[in-house]
Amino acid sequence: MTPRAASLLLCAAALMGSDAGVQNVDVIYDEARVPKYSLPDPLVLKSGERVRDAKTWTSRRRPEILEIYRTEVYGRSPERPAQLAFDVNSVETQALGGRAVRKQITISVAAGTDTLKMKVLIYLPTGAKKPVPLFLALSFLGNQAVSADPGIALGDQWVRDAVTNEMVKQHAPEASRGSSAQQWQLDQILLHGYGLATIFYGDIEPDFVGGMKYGVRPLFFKPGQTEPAPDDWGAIAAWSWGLSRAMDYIETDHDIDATRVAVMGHSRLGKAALWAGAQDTRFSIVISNESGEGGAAISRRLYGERTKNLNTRFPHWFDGNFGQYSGHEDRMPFDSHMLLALIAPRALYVASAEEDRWSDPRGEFLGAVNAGPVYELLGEKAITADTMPGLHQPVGHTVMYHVRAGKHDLTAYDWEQYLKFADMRWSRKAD
Ligand code: GTR
Repeated sequence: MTPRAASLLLCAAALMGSDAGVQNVDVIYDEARVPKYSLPDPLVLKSGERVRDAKTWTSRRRPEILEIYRTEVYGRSPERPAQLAFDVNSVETQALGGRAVRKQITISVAAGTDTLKMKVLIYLPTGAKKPVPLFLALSFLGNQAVSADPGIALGDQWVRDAVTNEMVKQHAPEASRGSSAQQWQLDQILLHGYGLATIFYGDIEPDFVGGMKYGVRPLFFKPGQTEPAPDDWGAIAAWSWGLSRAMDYIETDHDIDATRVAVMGHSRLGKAALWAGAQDTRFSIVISNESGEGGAAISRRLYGERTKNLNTRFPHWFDGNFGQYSGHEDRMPFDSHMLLALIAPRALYVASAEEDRWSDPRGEFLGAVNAGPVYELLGEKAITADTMPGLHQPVGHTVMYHVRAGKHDLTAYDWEQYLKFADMRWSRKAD
């Protein structure tokens, strides 16, 4: 194997989302060893008053929780920038053998003399009634990995240079076309009458310590600033922000129904999808596929990955203030149920995989369950079961949850459930 091939393999392994390589003998995978904990009440204001109606939730408690997450966890993101441009690079009306319209768009963000470009790939089913509802997701491996379609422009990838040991940007090779097609189920999405929009997350910020300088965050530094302030956005918030900029484009595209857009993501990109859905109420459905610690899983459970693992291995993901919670989850004025509650009353799907213990399937389930009181206050049906459902038994209504057999991945089974959920939610809206 050439050194370059070896380094590519290493990068791929880093995306697999496991505890491989974590030097921590103390990982808890035994329920009996999970310490007791109590969760902060999402329906009690900082002042101690109880939230008893939807108005108090929307006007007072929701902003409080958003502020907690902006200060303590993901960091504060800038608003939509004034200098935002959308260029439609190509439209192919007969893509995928005539089954889809393929659009490729560049979103450019400018600040001073710097410009950042995100390449959006969109497929819409041909012959579908317009405007089309759509799934929006970031991808780990680039637009060309989504489908073997030779018309997709080859994007960039970041690999470690075997000689200098630095991460370098390269054009993705031809051989990477369709390399993650299994994780996208594009044909099924199109068959359901939905579109798919994706962006390579590395276009927004490449995912490694030190990657910040190649991404969007420095464009928003104050004059003279070189490092983020403790509550400035981390990489996850930057990826979420990219999803909102894609939504800005979607609102201008008359072929897409901007009122029916599901933001979804797997793993670290599931964390990004949750934060995008929490902040940006334009997303009508939010889907977390195995987002784990720092996403849908209850941090206080200390099962599988912990805050200290995140802060040690991925210090660039969160804001500076989040570091104080390493080993001190009990001091968090928040937990994942409050993040999930920010999405209420909109539709939310949280999913786990049985063998993905690192992400803590039960912790993800309990995150969704404990967001329930907020959904109920807003007149929506939450998950009523308090025991975890068996494998392949989705539960819930406006909030749904499933755990499937198998490893950390985004599979055909997961998509099948998300498509059914979208059918249910969106056809209800169209009635
Ligand atoms: C793991 C990380 C998880 C999860 C995963 C992924 O290494 O510990 O929090 O985000 O990566 O994104 O695949």
